[in-house]
Amino acid sequence: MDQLLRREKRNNVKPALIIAGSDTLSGGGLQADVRTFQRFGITSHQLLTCIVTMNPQNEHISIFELSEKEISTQLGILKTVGTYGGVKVGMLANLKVAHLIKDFLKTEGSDKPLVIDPVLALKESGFETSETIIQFFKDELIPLATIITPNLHEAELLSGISPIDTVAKMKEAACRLKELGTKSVVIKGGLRFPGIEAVDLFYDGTEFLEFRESKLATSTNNGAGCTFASAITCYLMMGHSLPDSVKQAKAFVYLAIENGIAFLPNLGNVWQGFRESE
Ligand code: PXL
Repeated sequence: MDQLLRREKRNNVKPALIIAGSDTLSGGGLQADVRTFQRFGITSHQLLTCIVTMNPQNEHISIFELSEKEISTQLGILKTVGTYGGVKVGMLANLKVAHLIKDFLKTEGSDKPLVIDPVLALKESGFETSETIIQFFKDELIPLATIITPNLHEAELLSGISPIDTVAKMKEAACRLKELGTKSVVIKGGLRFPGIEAVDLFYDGTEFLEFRESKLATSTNNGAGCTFASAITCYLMMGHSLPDSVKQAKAFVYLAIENGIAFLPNLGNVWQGFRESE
């Protein structure tokens, strides 16, 4: 795996911009993103949208949303310090934030990778965004993306195809998502997809690619989705093609899950700091 940049190459890569929520238990969100970019030797600036605190006992989640003023202050400073080599968008929390981010992304231009993880549903926690924000993603954000990385549930919400429980339906959903104007899409089958394999489906308007790995019997998978989207952004920023970035990012996440660290008997986070020989 070539995820570690050599020094001379690293100096040619501009910083990334990460737009995300904080995950108090650090598995997903901004924390996973930062660890991933750092692992690839890519520096980043970060815009925080909200603080997500999940109670592992009952999966209740509390979301503290930053005010529009705080988001605008962050955006104002980010704009003054330059443009970015790539942008990764995670949880936006509400429609007002989504509007501000959309306006910002339009000024950033379309000449760099923009990876949007449409965080509309958090695992089985019951958190699901409103129909209005789903429509906003479809109309305004997804058309700007180089690639979007919905999980199965998010793909259902965005495509209207539900349940997605076969590869044929995954393909149909991928076509509908591509029609929204994104350059490409990868739907993450994850643990919920029937069968013994974790199936991800990539589509760029010309080819479908299926990426399969056997499902790992481990609970150390918090943050897998965020890490996957961040790793795709890193590979794209390093000049890899879209299909290759997805393929390599999947291998990276697999190792991060395998080397995940449990902090409760049945709960743990992926770990991006695994040794390369592992
Ligand atoms: O994995 C999705 C995700 C995204 N963003 C934040 C999160 C999570 C999952 O917990 O907390 C902030």
